[in-house]
Amino acid sequence: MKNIKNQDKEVYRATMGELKRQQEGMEMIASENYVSEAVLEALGSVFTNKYSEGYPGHRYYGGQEYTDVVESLAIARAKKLFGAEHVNVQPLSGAPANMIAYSAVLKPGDKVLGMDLAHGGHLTHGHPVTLSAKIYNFVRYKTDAFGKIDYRELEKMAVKEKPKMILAGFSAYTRQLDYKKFQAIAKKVGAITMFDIAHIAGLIAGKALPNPVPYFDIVTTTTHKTLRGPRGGMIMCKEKFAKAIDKATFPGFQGGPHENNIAAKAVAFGEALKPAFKKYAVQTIKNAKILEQELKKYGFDICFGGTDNHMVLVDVWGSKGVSGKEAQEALDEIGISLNKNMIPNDTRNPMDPSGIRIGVPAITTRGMKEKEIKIISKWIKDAIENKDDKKELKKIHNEVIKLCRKFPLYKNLK
Ligand code: DSN
Repeated sequence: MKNIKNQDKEVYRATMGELKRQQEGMEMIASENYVSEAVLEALGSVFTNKYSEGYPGHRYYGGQEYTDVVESLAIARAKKLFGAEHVNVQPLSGAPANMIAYSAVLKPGDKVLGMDLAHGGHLTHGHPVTLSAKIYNFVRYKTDAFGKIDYRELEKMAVKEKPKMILAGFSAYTRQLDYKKFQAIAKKVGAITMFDIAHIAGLIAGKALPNPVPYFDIVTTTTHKTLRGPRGGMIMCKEKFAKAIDKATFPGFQGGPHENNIAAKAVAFGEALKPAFKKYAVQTIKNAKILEQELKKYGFDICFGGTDNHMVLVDVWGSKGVSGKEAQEALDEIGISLNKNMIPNDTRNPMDPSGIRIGVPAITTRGMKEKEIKIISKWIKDAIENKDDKKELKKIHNEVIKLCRKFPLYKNLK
């Protein structure tokens, strides 16, 4: 950081503050992770200077011999990771990737079945506050009383609504989807299938979860989260949708792709192809399972009955009489970052809901395993149960810092 340090003290101080926060804090926001220093280098590389509208071999500006190399590498590596027929690595992030995918195959007013936000879905899957809901007609399915997707209900809904698209995917749902059932229901009603795998992409790439790509027409994802790449998006699809997806990306929705980001995607996908990433993906799920079991032991209600992926959704209001916001704030005080979250059939409001979402991708990247997860689970319980006891919170915070220092992060960054 020596150039920033010499030139811009304010940005330097903020950057170093964030570095220290990440090094000495426990990151448990389910959608966050730590990229490698190689990915950071690619992000800060000279590719940031380059405009490259179009696709490798077919660009609108000159000077593309190296942008074509990195973009082709990112595409080839993504195809290998997910067995995709076609890949577009240009979407700037997950929300644009979803809007691009909708616009590629839907017309304004078309009907889409998507998962309800409070039942684990995502804003861009048709929540009324989003642009997607203003353009398309979203009908949203929910989980049942056992916290599972009821495929018979989904089928009934699909037969009744006759949607143009059935959308799978989530940002807080913790159970494994039955890909074949989605495919069969969509086939019955002639709908296009789309799956937003943003949260679990790394677990799929690491072969710790089954690969949905063969079963869905379109699969969107972010490249950060469990996939541990730079912030960005990606769309995979069957060959028959390839042209529509590419046209909808550029020029339909975006201008020049961010090639520094695409270079970083290539680096991250290269890392995900290595055997160590498989171990990471498996360990991530193991860690989440231990977290689930420990929290259950401490009397927390775990939504959806448990977890099959990298996160747990906890009903802190129902089990401890502490709201999601209060729990998030207490945990912030001990250096554990996570987020308050709505739970299925929540009676509270989104700014102070009943739940918290806890994820383990980032702490697993640091190398934490069962032993540490057990310690962290106890800290989470102690902080929530003693949320007003500043002295106790301070004591736990010191322990959190000590543990984080045992699993150092970004040792070479200064
Ligand atoms: N913001 C991401 C998450 O936390 O799940 C998804 O958009």
